[in-house]
Amino acid sequence: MKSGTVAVIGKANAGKSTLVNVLVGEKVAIVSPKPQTTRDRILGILNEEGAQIVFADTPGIYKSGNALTAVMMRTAETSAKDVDLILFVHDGHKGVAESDISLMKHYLSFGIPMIVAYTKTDIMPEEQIPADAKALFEGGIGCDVVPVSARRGKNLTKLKKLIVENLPEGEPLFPDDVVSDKSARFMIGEIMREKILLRYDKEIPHGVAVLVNTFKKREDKDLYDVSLDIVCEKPNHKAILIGKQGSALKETLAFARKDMESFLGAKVFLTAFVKVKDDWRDKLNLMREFGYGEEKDL
Ligand SMILES: Nc1nc2c(ncn2[C@@H]2O[C@H](COP(=O)(O)OP(=O)(O)OP(=O)(O)O)[C@@H](O)[C@H]2O)c(=O)[nH]1
Ligand SMILES: [Mg+2]
Repeated sequence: MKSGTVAVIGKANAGKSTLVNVLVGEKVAIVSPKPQTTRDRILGILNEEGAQIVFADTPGIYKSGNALTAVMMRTAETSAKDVDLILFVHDGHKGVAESDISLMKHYLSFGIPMIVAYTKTDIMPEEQIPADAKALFEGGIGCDVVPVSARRGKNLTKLKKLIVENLPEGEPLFPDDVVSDKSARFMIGEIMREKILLRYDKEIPHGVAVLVNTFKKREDKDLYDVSLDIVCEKPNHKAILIGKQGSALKETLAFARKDMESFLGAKVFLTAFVKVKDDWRDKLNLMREFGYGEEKDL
């Protein structure tokens, strides 16, 4: 039996979480068109005939000055250590820049086997693929480069096969009915954050943390009571999140509730309060309270 861990690394917005979800076959990480969607390391587990692959989805590499980003970057960096394989996800439709090559070289220098998943091939001209593969090779990236489309499910069987080939022989790390290391409670908070990322612009979603205060199934009923705090950074952000007579918040909650219900397979009674904690992304104690970073990071 092959069994091992695979760190999924790459620039922000490259398509890491989308790829992990489609490989695992279930949504274990939220996805949005905005960079810095993933904030934690999330394990997604794929059981195949004769193999178990434990993917560690990570926050994308991104340059920004706040303390939350610094913690997220540390999470990405430490997640790429002590693994059996690094799956470097590259957004193919953006071409290949010097910065991509130097980032890949940085991870190659860890001395761990690496595969580049060159993704989003569905939104780019086909002829660019061999040209970029050549540019990567000539830039010193000698590992396998696999063009895929997570959205269209293209070339994923080949990618999985190559991943399994790189894993050691060993016993499974997780029982075969487990798909993630995160709880349903965590996913409920993440689903709320995903809808906020999709619904609001600019700094607002990036400055939001979601705290799940209540997550409880009612006895003898397929109904969960969920109560959340949506924490933002500024009073004017709170006003935008809530909208005129609460209309924006109401819509966002309805949108989130639908997804929570399909995730849980049960009805959800959802309440949420919007709170302001000034510039929490630069305050280590608040970041810890909101669940970001490890004790040793903070
Ligand atoms: N067309 C196309 N879009 C994709 C594909 N994979 C991901 N996307 C889109 O790219 C955007 C970013 O996807 P994510 O999976 O959130 O990217 P990420 O690398 O996890 O981003 P961070 O967590 O912010 O680092 C989303 O809008 C996805 O729908 C793909 O194969 N094809
Ligand atoms: Mg992500």
